[in-house]
Amino acid sequence: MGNLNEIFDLGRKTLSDVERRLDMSRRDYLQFCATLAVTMGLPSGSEAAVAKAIESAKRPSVIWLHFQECTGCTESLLRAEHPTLEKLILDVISLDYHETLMAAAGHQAEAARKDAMTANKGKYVLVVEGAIPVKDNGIFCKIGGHTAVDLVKECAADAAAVIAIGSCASWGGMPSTGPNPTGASSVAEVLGKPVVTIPGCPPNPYNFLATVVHFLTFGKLPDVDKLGRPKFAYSRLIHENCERRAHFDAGRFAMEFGDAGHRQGYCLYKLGCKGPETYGNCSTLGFGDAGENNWPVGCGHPCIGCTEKGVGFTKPIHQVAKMLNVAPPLQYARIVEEQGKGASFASAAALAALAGAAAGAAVMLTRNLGLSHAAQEAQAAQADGQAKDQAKV
Ligand code: FSX
Ligand code: SF4
Ligand code: F3S
Repeated sequence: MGNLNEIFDLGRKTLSDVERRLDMSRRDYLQFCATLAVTMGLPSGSEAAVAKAIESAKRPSVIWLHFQECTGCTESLLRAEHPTLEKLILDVISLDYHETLMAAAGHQAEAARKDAMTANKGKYVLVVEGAIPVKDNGIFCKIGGHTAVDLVKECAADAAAVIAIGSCASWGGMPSTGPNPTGASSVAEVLGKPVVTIPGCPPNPYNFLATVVHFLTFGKLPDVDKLGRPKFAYSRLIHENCERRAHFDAGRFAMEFGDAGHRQGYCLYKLGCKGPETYGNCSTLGFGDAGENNWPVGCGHPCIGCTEKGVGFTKPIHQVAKMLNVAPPLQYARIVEEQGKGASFASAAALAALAGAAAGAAVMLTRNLGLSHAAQEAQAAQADGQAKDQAKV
């Protein structure tokens, strides 16, 4: 924990209020604030500012729209335990319109949306879950007689911030999979301007909570990459911090589901894991408070690249990933080592070859390590600049 004094300067009464309202012990509350601060990549001690903001900031009004999706984003948020969504609704944000969770229906629901927009004009946060069909004037998704296109434009006009939650809203996701018969599009495409995106199918609820709490703590949304993703969560390749990474580097791969390598937790690269070309923090932040290994690769399934436009729902699940930063080893070790035999001349020679290959791979590794999102963006910008210079000549 960082600056505890500052946190306790909030006053014991205030902390007791938080304890009561969130139904959490003081220790759990402070731990929750520290988790959010770490998720946002804030320096040690920032949990005090986070605690203060959650405690004292005015709850922002949130209008949450649902379009083409499976409601998994909301479901994943409901599985967040610290605090649960219901407590988050009551304490951190004021969820004034959410079709899945609100009791109102029909005209009452419509009225709730209009009232919240009028009362909080220019101040509310608009969260959009799901892609927006634009083909045939958007007739494939209508709510209360309005198309999704009209609704998102109307609600975004007076919003202080727009957050696209999930891959569907961020870049079309699953509904936009070819041949995309409904013209499923992202929020940014429909609004014609960039928005903050929290991709993932579903996204990790902590990334959404951290984005909202960043807004509360600093009065602005976090820094984002060129796809609108908060840099604190989407600046590293999943492969960079994967718990199976040592197996990748050693050339130990599962070759089939259920084989000896798979059962021993070997790398899933050969089964199509897209961790090497997917940016996200799945490998460092488990889902749903269900333990450290609670993420796709941790459960034995290759990452399908659901946070990455052009990878998830686009590339075949079992197609081998494009290596963005680090080359795979040149040779692969056997999945099961034979036992009880002395080293033969042939195996000693094979080992020597492997050592040579490993040295080569190590050179590649050293050359590429440390490259991540920022470096890749810089390279792209440099290439872009060079292309422009050449065009001028
Ligand atoms: Fe589902 Fe959300 Fe996937 Fe999409 O998450 S989990 S289809 S990203 O919009 O509800
Ligand atoms: Fe992990 Fe996949 Fe990378 Fe293997 S390829 S180390 S399973 S992210
Ligand atoms: Fe999605 Fe891959 Fe993370 S499938 S949830 S980006 S591990």
